[in-house]
Amino acid sequence: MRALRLTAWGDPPAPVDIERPVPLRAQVLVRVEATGLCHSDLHVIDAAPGVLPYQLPFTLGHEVAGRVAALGPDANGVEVGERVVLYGPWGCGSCGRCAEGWDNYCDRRATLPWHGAGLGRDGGMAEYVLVPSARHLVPADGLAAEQAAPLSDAGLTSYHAVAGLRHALGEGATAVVIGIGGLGHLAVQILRATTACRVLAVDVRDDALALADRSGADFGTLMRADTAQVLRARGGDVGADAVLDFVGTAETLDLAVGVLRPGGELAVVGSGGGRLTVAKPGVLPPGFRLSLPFWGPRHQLAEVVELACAGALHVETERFPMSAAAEAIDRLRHGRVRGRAVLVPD
Ligand code: FEH
Ligand code: ZN
Ligand code: ZN
Repeated sequence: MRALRLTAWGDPPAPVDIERPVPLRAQVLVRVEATGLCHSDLHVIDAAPGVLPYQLPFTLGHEVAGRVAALGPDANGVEVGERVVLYGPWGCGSCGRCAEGWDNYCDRRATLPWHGAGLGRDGGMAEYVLVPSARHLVPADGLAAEQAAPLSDAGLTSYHAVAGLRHALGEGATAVVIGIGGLGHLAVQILRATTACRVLAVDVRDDALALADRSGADFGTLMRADTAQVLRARGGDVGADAVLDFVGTAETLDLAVGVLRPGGELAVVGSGGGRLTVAKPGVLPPGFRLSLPFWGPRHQLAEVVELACAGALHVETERFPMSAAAEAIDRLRHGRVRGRAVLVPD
């Protein structure tokens, strides 16, 4: 089968013909129908030797949807032909966190030579992907594969970030979403669908603000020197009850703490390399709480799929044949993808 594999650190991923896997024990073989492309794929592709604990070669792709193609003799809980979404974080499978379906916070994460499908283990940028167990699959019948795949990472990560600060977002509250890309536009929709708060969007691109508007934001503004003042004027002068930063650069973190209400919540999701200096006394809003949410637990992926099946989520996608992965990667790298890029096997 064709697979897009990382074969040497610093080299671009290459299309390679490899054996189609055969499921053993509790494993499940999934025929891939769509795989999202994520900024983390760029971090993996660009990683210098020794930065990541992954063993080469492996197939990329951690945001995957497809249909069950074959079951190992001990596999149960899914049927051949069923459409499924992969729960992409694969932990040790036996620690306290993994036993509860929180592989994203596996207690042994620091010791594992992988983080999941396409992240040190063979992922979904291929015709088939082998999954260790049916517990890493969430049924998604009723969703198109191109809509289902991004839910497994962009959707779950955004949902998990919102879930951590939803308590602060009652009637009259204000949430600011910085970065309206593959994750941010879903965060706007998830806030709309699961909270009563006002949603303000910030981005550097007009077309991203248009996407925010289509996603249900109450207001959108470009990133400028006076953005904090503009947001305060729109969000009720006390400041934002929550800020979700899907960019994570020094500029966006400065904006976040500049608009946060005392006692507000800041979730930093983007890996833009920005830093916050936490000091007392200091300039940060008193009482604010910081979270660094990572991906999400399995049960929340099922909740995201349920929201999408109920019509509350629409993923803006740009579709590429798997054979055009290099173009998709280049477009993502240069900020020229609207919403989420999704690769579809040729
Ligand atoms: C995956 C692996 C490592 C870092 C970040 C990620 C995210 O893309 C998962 O949402
Ligand atoms: Zn990702
Ligand atoms: Zn574990």
